[in-house]
Amino acid sequence: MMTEHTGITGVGVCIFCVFWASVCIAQLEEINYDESRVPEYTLPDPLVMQDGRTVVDAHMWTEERRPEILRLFEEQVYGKSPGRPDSMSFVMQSDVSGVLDGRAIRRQVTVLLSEQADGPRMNILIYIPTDQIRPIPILLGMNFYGNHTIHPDAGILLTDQWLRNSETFGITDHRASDASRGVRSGRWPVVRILERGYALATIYYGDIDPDFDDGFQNGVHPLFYTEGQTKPKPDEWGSIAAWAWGLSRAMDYFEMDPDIDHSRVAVMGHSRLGKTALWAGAQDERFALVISNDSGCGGAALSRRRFGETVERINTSFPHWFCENFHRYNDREDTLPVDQHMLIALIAPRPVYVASAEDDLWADPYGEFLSVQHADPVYRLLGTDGIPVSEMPQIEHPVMGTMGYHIRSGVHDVTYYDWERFMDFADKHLK
Ligand code: GTR
Repeated sequence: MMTEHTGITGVGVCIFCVFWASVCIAQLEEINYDESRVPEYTLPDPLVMQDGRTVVDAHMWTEERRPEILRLFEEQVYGKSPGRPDSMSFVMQSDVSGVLDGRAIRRQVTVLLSEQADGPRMNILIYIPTDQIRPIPILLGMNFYGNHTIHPDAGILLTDQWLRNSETFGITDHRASDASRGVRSGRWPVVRILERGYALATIYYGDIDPDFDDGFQNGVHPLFYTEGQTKPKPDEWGSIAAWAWGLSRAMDYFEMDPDIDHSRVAVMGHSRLGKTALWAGAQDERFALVISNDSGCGGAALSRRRFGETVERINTSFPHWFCENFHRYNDREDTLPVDQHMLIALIAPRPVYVASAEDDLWADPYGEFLSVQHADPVYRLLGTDGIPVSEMPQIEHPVMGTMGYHIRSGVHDVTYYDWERFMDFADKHLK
């Protein structure tokens, strides 16, 4: 929860915080990590229309059921997003070859999202290996603390947007500084990615919408308000949808860059940004491949299982992530017209990879696998091999068909192991 309150005032205990603490503790007690206590549930069938008709072929999926599911996710879960702004433009901030010991071109592009130069904008940091044939396939992923945190490279521009303070990462006053250059390099094996023949692009997600609940006053939302509107309507975009929209704007740029093969863009994300990558890939069919890492509730995990983080819990901790309508399903997951396997199905027949971590029970690894498995009939209807296993794979036994999955040992994180598997999967489909 984003609060600067300590809970203790000069003279005693803050009543407000005691109230919230008791609410949070009550909620924490409800969190289930016991498989035998997962409630019985029935998933909506991705291949049965809301009016009861069965989807009989690929044509009916593409023309009728896919648009129906997409609309349900828009209206009930993430909220509807606008399209590409007419006045959007790209500014090449720097384009330098021979960086990273001569291995790469470092390109930094500012995307101005409105006609105002000081209006909302995002910086895309791109590394392109110099020793590979171009146009080259690219991996695109958002980052949590600024582009400058993914590598110590001193040429990476600092964001001027709000950042979450972090003692570990040297971030104070919510501002970026040289102190946090490279602090997240453990999650971004830049040189290895280049060696394996991919370009890499990243964007700080807070450039699109700072990740705290301010009633949608900052970030990109106000750009699209109609006369007198002060916040998104109940079926309009929350922050996850805004971040996903930002990924599509990066895709708009890739379409213009002759060194990047825009038909071979893999979109990847971890945790809340894994939810974001899935929603971006579900809506925008220009993404050729989609990777979700530990995305959990509202990402790859089935909501109806109520294992680990629940719909109510996520909507309480992060009221701005989903659309207002999604809050109706707090503690009422069974009334959702969709579940997250249908989000995966929206990506079909394009390759999708879901990764879990053994100790990341909050994100429900088994629920993440089940989503893949329950989307498989759609992948097969569309003529692919779907996920070529019938049971959850063992730890560190990745499975790769058109759908892929692995669970590794360890905690909620993105590791070298994860990246290696993502690139194995990308090699299979994009090379
Ligand atoms: C947690 C949240 C998860 C996940 C995670 C993250 O606090 O409950 O759904 O998104 O944050 O993004 O790191």
